[in-house]
This record gives sequence, structure tokens and C-alpha cells, in this order.
Amino acid sequence: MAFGARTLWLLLSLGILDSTSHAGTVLPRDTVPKGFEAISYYPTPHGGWVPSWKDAYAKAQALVSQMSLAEKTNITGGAGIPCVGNTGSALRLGFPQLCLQDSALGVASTDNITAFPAGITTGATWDKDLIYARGVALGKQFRGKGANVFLGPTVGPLGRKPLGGRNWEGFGSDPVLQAIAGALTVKGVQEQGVIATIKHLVGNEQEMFRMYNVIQPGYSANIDDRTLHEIYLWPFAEAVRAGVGAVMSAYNAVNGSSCTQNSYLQNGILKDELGFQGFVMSDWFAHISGVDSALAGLDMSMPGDTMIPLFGNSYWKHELTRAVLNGSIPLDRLNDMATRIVATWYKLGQDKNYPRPNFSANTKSEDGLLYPGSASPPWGQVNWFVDVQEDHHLIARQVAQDGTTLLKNYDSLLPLPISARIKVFGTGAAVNPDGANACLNKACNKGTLGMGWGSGVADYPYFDDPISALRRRSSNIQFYDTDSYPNPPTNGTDAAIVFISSDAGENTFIVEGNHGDRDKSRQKTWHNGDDLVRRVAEKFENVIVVVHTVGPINLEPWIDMPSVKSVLFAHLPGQEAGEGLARIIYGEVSPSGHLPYSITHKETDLPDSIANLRGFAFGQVQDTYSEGLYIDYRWLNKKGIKPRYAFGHGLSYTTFDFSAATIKSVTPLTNFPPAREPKGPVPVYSDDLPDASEAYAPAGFKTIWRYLYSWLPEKEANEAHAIGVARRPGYAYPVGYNQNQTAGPESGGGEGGNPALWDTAYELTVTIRNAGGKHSGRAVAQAYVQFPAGIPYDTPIVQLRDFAKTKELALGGEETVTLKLTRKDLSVWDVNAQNWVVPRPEARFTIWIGEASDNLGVACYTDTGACEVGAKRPV
Ligand SMILES: *[C@@H]1O[C@H](CO)[C@@H](O)[C@H](O)[C@H]1NC(C)=O
Ligand SMILES: *[C@@H]1O[C@H](CO)[C@@H](O)[C@H](O)[C@H]1NC(C)=O
Ligand SMILES: *[C@@H]1O[C@H](CO)[C@@H](O)[C@H](O)[C@H]1NC(C)=O
Ligand SMILES: *[C@@H]1O[C@H](CO)[C@@H](O)[C@H](O)[C@H]1NC(C)=O
Ligand SMILES: *[C@@H]1O[C@H](CO)[C@@H](O)[C@H](O)[C@H]1NC(C)=O
Ligand SMILES: CC(=O)N[C@H]1CO[C@H](CO)[C@@H](O)[C@@H]1O
Ligand SMILES: CC(=O)N[C@H]1CO[C@H](CO)[C@@H](O)[C@@H]1O
Repeated sequence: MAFGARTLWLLLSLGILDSTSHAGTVLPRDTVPKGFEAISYYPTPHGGWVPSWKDAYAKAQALVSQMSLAEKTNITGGAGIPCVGNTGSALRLGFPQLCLQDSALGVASTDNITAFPAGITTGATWDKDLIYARGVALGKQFRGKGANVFLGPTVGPLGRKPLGGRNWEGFGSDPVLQAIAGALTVKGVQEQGVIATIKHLVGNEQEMFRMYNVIQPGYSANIDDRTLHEIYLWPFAEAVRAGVGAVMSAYNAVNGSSCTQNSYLQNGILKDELGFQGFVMSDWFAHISGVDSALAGLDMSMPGDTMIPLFGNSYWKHELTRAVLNGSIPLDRLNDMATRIVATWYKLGQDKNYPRPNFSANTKSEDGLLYPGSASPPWGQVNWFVDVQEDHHLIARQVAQDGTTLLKNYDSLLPLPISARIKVFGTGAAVNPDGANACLNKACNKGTLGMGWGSGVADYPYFDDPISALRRRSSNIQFYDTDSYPNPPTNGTDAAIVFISSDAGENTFIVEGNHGDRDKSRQKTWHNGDDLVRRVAEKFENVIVVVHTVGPINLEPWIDMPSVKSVLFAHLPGQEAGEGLARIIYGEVSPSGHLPYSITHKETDLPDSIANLRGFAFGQVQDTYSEGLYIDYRWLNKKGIKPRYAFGHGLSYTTFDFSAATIKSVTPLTNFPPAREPKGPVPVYSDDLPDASEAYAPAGFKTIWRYLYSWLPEKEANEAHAIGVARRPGYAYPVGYNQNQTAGPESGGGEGGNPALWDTAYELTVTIRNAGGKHSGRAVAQAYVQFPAGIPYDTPIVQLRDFAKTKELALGGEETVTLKLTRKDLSVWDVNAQNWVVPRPEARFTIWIGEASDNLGVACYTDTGACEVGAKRPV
């Protein structure tokens, strides 16, 4: 890990050879299936028209209007790597280099931080307050290390494909679960003054073939308009609504056009319809063109280099300077790019007392190279070892504990009495014997699996493994630290706990034959975990299986064995893998996690388009979303296929009773939302071509080898300027390109879309009582909408819309929770109207409330305002 960020860069760019023919031309589009097309949407809407950003834009305009051309192009692109990405600065005006840092679960590549549970574990808590608290803690830690931009949360991939490599970075295979968790994370992080980045826009649902290289474009996610709006865009819209400062464009293409230069996606959907006011950055090395990406709405090139890093080449920086001087990119676009970046910095208050980075993502030592990209002196202090942990391990522990999901508990085997004699099997019970951080970017599955692999990881400051936490409580524990059955002397009635796992990560690394996605292991447990469970279950009567996993696994090899009585999904717990799990096993607390995805009996219970990864193809790999809205439980319900465990399922040591439900109409609904407000004013700058001298390097400036600069040699600047002055045509603009700003679509009007979409349509309450016999516990109420029958839109039978978790309820204790459904929650995206439509406002929408997507015991009706228990269930 001596050269963390630099190594990661090199690995990321392996196999991605720069094709100069890409630069500055419109990439020829591969044939996408009939019916999908990359639509042109120009120009990029100017930022600044949303009232809550007005002050930030006014300050930004004052600053940007003093910037020279080279200063503007400096801040839109990367330079140097103390952090995983850093922009250039405009220090003359007090605008610093911004430090952009991974990951979504903790400050990557540094010490004295908290390695939080992954997104998937966080989603499994279904606890809004806790999700927000984790966001606050993450924000404090990024700020404490001086990172300006938090490269998270991840809401794309959304978890469409169970085998997808990075699903675990996000919160679960449902747009609303992703949206609520993503938005609460954004809120928590940004309240600390740190810019959050919602990523990756969009369709990055598998790892393999995601990147562009000389011989092959990244795959194309072919998504129809309605599916995009109702499924994949939904969490992005919610994050924009929460004021997210940055968006990261994905590696892959959508409808054949690379996301980083997809004008419809960035200009149209994100900046016009969703009214996004912050800046869009490329994923690392996803930037593949100079002029076209700028025109298509990209605002920041990360890490700044072309696909072959560290040679001083960039599509932007000096080339962006040239492209503005020669008139190919209108100055107005560059002004908007720079203004969006500076406005976001002001909006988050980073102009006031924001710490500079006090860590290096490249070395653990106190001293290191000041310019690590150049791999040459000078040296100096780069790490100050600032301890940002506070008491955040308690939040991490709470998430790990409350995300732990009890799938099965036959005979109430769990919890175990403290006196139980326990035999523990599997290497997954103990920390990696080589050290918790032994593998580069966690690209190995050895010892307890606390997180997946790739850029979405952080170093463990310590690792509380399950075996230590169990032993802190009991000395009656025998641990067999092996994945093959050790044939111990058995007393069949002892409890046996078996630890098994399934890992995944980013395509940058191959782990045990898996290319990021679980292409080799598929849903089979790693290290012959199934055999271990079977062997143990043949000898012991009371078996508990603990699963550390990135996603669903196939449970069929052993789930019906009579001795396999309990199954706990501990997901990916981060550094706090032990304490919370031990508390659950011994009954100090009831489990309260719920599955953030369905577990099917077999992979083929899902259609080929989502059950399988798309393999190699000549030309562009086509990943067509032919299943439309029907992923996870939406598909299973439509086809009447019972999963082994449904989305939302999770048991407690007690049982809950849902009663006395109410539904109240708050905002009366109409077919269409009320008309949007027109856009507010935006900053206006002079359109005059900058003077060539604004691109000259200051006399005597010594550049650092391999670093990127925004200046041009005088001669080149003069030549480019001459072309610009002559207004000589010469640039082959993409089809549909024009420079006229527009009023924006009817479906827009505020951050996230038309603000009326968030009017509360119905408010529901339900009273939840702990009706069990012995234990206290926490329940989750999940609200699903069922659209009226006979509407002209095919809709999934039920769709999650809101959820609430109770506090700890003692025996007989009760709590009334409130659930809300907005206008958008009751709308479908009408592709002809290009708007959200409530199909029949007066008709019966049924709001189902229950403990899982297949356990919905309470029905509330919008037409009568009545609720009932015991109605015929929808699934
Ligand atoms: C992809 O193509 C479909 C079908 O033409 C269209 O509905 C959708 O809006 C397109 N999406 C993008 C991002 O271009
Ligand atoms: C661009 O940023 C780098 C790094 O902060 C800085 O050295 C350089 O002076 C900046 N260039 C301009 C034009 O301000
Ligand atoms: C202007 O410069 C850009 C960046 O190098 C280049 O891609 C483009 O073709 C140039 N345009 C003209 C008209 O020379
Ligand atoms: C097995 O363990 C139980 C208690 O857990 C004990 O009562 C019994 O005597 C033991 N049997 C043998 C053969 O050791
Ligand atoms: C842009 O606006 C100009 C001036 O109003 C007009 O002449 C031109 O036709 C417009 N172009 C497009 C593509 O709308
Ligand atoms: C509190 C704490 O964990 N401090 C550590 C911060 O990092 C340095 C360098 O790794 C350690 O020496 C400290 O112990
Ligand atoms: C070198 C440096 O800028 N260190 C800063 C690191 O961050 C802390 C606050 O978390 C500042 O106090 C230090 O000045």
C-alpha cells in the first residue's frame, strides 16, 4: 500500500490504452438494439437558477469573473495525487485545490479513521436515523482529514444484477431504499461542509466491460425512458433534491453513448429535468473526449489524465484552454463549468476555515513525495495522523448490529444461553491472519469479510472479529479455524456456528477468478462454504450459519437440512464485525435487519437479462434492460415465483402486531402536478473571446514532470486564438448541437424535478406492538403502493415507497409510526407526456404495510380512507 492512490490509478488504467482517434471527435456509436437511441440535448443548462443556490452562485460569479482563462480551465481538471483526485487551483483568488477522496464507507488509504459497514449493511438496517448518523460521522471524518469531496454515496449500481461487483457499495435492490438511504447520507455528510458525490450516473450494473479502451467501447446500458425514471434515476433525483453537490458520471455508455459525453443524460436529464446545480465529474479515466464531453455537460475531468495516466496528457487542462481560444467550446460553457464548481464550494461553506488535506493517499509514512505523481523529489511531511474517529465506532457497531438479518430461526435456537457449549467453524470467524489490511484494496477474501474490494474500501484502524467478541462473553467456545471440516470430537447437542462468505468488488482486481462481478463463484459460497455447512449439519443438531456477503447467495445446498436451524446474514460489517453479532447471538439484543434484496431458490428464477452478466462481444457489449421495471421482487411477484426469502424479510426474537392503521389525504391529487415555476436568473458573463495571454504560463514557471497544467505555450495560444477570432468553422459538432438556453422541461422546476412531486399525498400511521413472549426488539414497517386496477400503465404489483423503524420495544410495548407517500410515489412516468402522472387520482390505490415485501398484513385505501387488517394479500 506504499503508493495507494498512484497504484490504484495505474491498475485502473491497465489495459486502457489511449486511442488518439478518440480525442476531440464524436465517437462512432456502436449499434444498440432497435428502439434505443442516444438522444441529443444541447446546450448545457446554466446553473444558478434554483433559489436556494442563489447566494452561492452570486459569490461564485464574483470570483469566476476575475479568473483568467487558464485559471478556469485549471479548476475543472485534476492535477497531482495527494488525494485520489485533486483539482487545480486559482490561488491568486483564494480558490484552493480541491481534494476528492474515496470511499463511500470511510476515508480511504489513511489511518485513524473508522471503516464503517458497507452500504448494503446500512440499507439492511432500514433505520433512517442511523443511516443519517452514519452520514454525519462520515462527513466529520472527511472534513477532519481535509478532504473537500466525499466520493459517495453509491446508488448506481442499484443492484439490478445479483452478481454485479459493486452492489454492496449501495443500499439494496430497490430504488426507494437506495433513494432514502442515499439522500440521508448526502444530508449527513453535507451538513459537515463536505461535498457529497452521488454516483455512478447511470447503468453501471456490472463491472466487466465497463471501460472504454482502444479496441472496445465500454458496454452500453440500454434503458428505456420509463425504466430510467422509475427505477435507476429515482435515487439520483432524491439526492439532487437533498442538495447533493457533485455527481459522478459512469464508465459505461447508455444507449450507445458514453455517460461522460452523453448529452441527453447530463444536460437533459440531470441538469435540466432534475435541476442539478452542482458539478458533474467523470469517473476515474472515464473521460474520453475533449470538446464533446464539455458540450455534453461534464464539468470536471478526474483524475485529469487521459486513459494512460501520468504522462502529462489530458483531454482538458491545456486542451480545454485551447478549445476555448479556438472557439470550439463557447466561453459560456467554460464559465458555467467553473461557476458550478466554485458555487458548490461556497454553498457548502468551504471558503471558511476548511482544513487542507492533512493525509496522503499514497503513503503511510510521515514524510513522502510532495508530488507523488512525478515519482521524484521534493520530499516533505505529508501525513499528520489526525485522529478523526471520535466515538464513531459506536455508530459503526450499531449499523453492523442493526443490519444483521435473521432469515430463519427454527425452534428458537437463537439466542444461545451464555452457558451454551459452542463450536465455531470457518476462517470467516477470525480476522485475516496476515493482518486486517494485508491485501491491496481488500482484493482478497481471507478471514472475516468486512467489505468488498476495489476503490470502495478503507483501511481498518482495528478489526473486532466475531471469534474475539464471542470469547469476550464465554470460555465455552472451541474454534476450528479452517474451511474444511475438521472432524472434531462431537457432542451432537452442542451449538455449531459456521461462518461462510461471498465476495465481490471492482473490476480493477481479479479475486479467486472473479472479475469484480461474481462471474466465477456466482451465488455459490466461497471456499466450499456449502460443504462445510453440510458436514457440520450432518454431525450437529443445532447449527447456526453466519454469512458475510456482498449480496444474495444460493442457500439451497443446506437450508432445508433439519439441523440448520438459524441463519444470520451479517452482510459486510466493516471494522465492527464482532460485538454486534455476539450481542445478537447471545440475545443481548434482538436482530432487526431486513433483507435489502430477495434471495431466490435458483438464479434462473430471474430473467436472463438480470440473472446473468453480459459476456465478451466484438464491438460494444450490449446490456439491454429488457426486463424493464421488473427487477428483484417486482419480477418475482409478476411471475408468481416464490423466493426463498423475499426482499424486506427479517426475523426478530420476538413478534410484532400491526394494528390501528390510519390513512389521511394531505394534498389532493390531480393527474398532472401543478405547472412548474420558470427558471430563476443565472450568472451572466461577457462572451468575448479571452485574450491569448490569459493562457500564457507565467515567465519562469517550473512545471513538474507528469503534472497537468492549464497553460499553453505562447505560440500555441496565439494560433488557437487566431482560429477563434476568425470564427473559422472546423469543429464537427455533434448532431443537434446548438447554444440556445431553454426554459427546461415541464417535469423540472426545482432540485430533483418539479417540487410539487414531493407534496405529501397521504400520511399513514400504524401502531406496532411487541406481541412476543420474552424478548424486546425493533420492528420495521414497510409501505408498498399498489396502483389501481385498469389503468393504462403496466405497474409492478407492489413497490416500496417508505419505511419506519420503531425504537426498542419492551414486551407489550408499542409505538405508532408515520409513513408518507408523495405525489411522485403515486405517479408513473408517462413517456408521451414526458411527465409524472397520477393515473387515476380518484381510484383506489392500496397502500400495503407490513414487515416484508411478501408479508403485508395491513391495507389502506386512498379512495375510502379506510384501513384493514387481514385483507387478501397482493403477493
Ligand atoms: C434510450 O433510448 C430509449 C428508447 O428510445 C429512450 O426512451 C431513452 O430516453 C434513451 N435514454 C437515453 C439516456 O438516451
Ligand atoms: C493550477 O493549479 C496548480 C496546482 O494548484 C497550480 O500550481 C497552478 O499555479 C495553477 N494554475 C493557475 C493558472 O492558476
Ligand atoms: C480546438 O482545440 C481542441 C482541443 O485541442 C480541438 O479538439 C479542436 O479540434 C480545435 N478546434 C479547431 C477548430 O481547431
Ligand atoms: C453432551 O452435552 C450435554 C450438555 O450440553 C450433556 O448433558 C451431555 O452429557 C453431553 N454428552 C456427552 C456424550 O458428552
Ligand atoms: C437559437 O437562437 C437564435 C437567435 O434567437 C435563432 O436564430 C436560432 O434559430 C436558434 N437555434 C436553435 C437551434 O433553436
Ligand atoms: C489513535 C490512533 O489510532 N492513532 C494512530 C494514528 O496513526 C498513527 C500512524 O499510523 C499511529 O501511530 C497512531 O497510533
Ligand atoms: C497540515 C494541515 O493542514 N493540517 C490540518 C489537518 O486538519 C486539521 C483539522 O482536522 C487542522 O487543524 C490541521 O491544520
